[in-house]
Amino acid sequence: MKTKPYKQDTSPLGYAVGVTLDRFIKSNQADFPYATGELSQLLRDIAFASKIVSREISRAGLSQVTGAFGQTNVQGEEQQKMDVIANIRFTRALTKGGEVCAVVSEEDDEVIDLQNKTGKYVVAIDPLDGSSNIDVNVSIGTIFSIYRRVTPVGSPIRQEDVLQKGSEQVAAGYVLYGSSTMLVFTTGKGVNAFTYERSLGEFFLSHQDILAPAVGNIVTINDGLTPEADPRIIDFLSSCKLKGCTSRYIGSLVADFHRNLLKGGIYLYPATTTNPHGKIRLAYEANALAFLAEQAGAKATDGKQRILDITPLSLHQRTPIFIGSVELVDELFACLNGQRFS
Ligand code: AFP
Repeated sequence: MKTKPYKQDTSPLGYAVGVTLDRFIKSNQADFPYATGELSQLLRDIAFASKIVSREISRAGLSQVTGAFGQTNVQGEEQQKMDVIANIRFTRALTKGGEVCAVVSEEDDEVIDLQNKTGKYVVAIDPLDGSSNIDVNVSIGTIFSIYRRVTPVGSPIRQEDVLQKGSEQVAAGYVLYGSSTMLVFTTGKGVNAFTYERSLGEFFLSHQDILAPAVGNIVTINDGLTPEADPRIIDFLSSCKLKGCTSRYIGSLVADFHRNLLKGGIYLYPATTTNPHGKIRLAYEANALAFLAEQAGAKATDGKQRILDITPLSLHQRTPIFIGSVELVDELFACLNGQRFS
């Protein structure tokens, strides 16, 4: 039989649609820590749940899922209906996938034991970050961190499995439900972003090997906090203004972080007299973003040390956070400590 080698059609009729998340995972499998395929499956599970959450968010105003759920979470914050929906979706996807033994979620005061006897991974997740922004149609997100459990597979979950330093993360990422839905993640080999193509139901690689600008001019802080913050932070903010920085604050950490990652800037959520440990949660907000930041060439500190070096003492621990472009984070660190952050 006569054959001919396949040649990709490069005419306008055969335009390329891009690299799907699945194909990316498959062709980069060797780069994944413990390249056994389980972590890949876990990322696919997260991507799948995020598609459902994205669908719910996009029609939130029409489907009675806006507004408060009527309960407060362990943080004492009022849960939104979408917080509850997202928590259900992600936890269910992680349970059914079978790779995860335990989940730490912003929405649950205790660790959820998924009863997966062969699950090697622990996931810390904020199912819907910035959820107070849902009702006003502002960008929100999901943040996740993935760890290997440290105790033997199949044994009961222990504290050391869930209270690991951020430096132990094997993968982390976020989904931003914004003007488009985007999944951004790292497995410790750089940061890649995938944009959701709703009509095809697929995430496609849209931003490869993201590098954060080393120098940035965006300063992101809830200005209402500054009277309660360390005066040295106020000095830093004044010096930023003097050198022409601009100010941007959405109030959804994922969206604020994402903008600064691409455009260059610093996000600050300091300790205040009202919140002496800051507001951002270490396990399922700060650690993931710090891992992504470092993988993209940016930095993250609590003002004293690397976020990734903090030893967690409790599940829902909070931390001050200063994260973003190297130059600005170094400058802030020097204001606080009189020396450069290395
Ligand atoms: P949740 O919506 O998950 O509780 O998180 C909200 C958040 O931690 C983060 O998304 C925002 O950047 C920050 O709080 C906003 O806080 P302020 O309202 O104090 O600025």
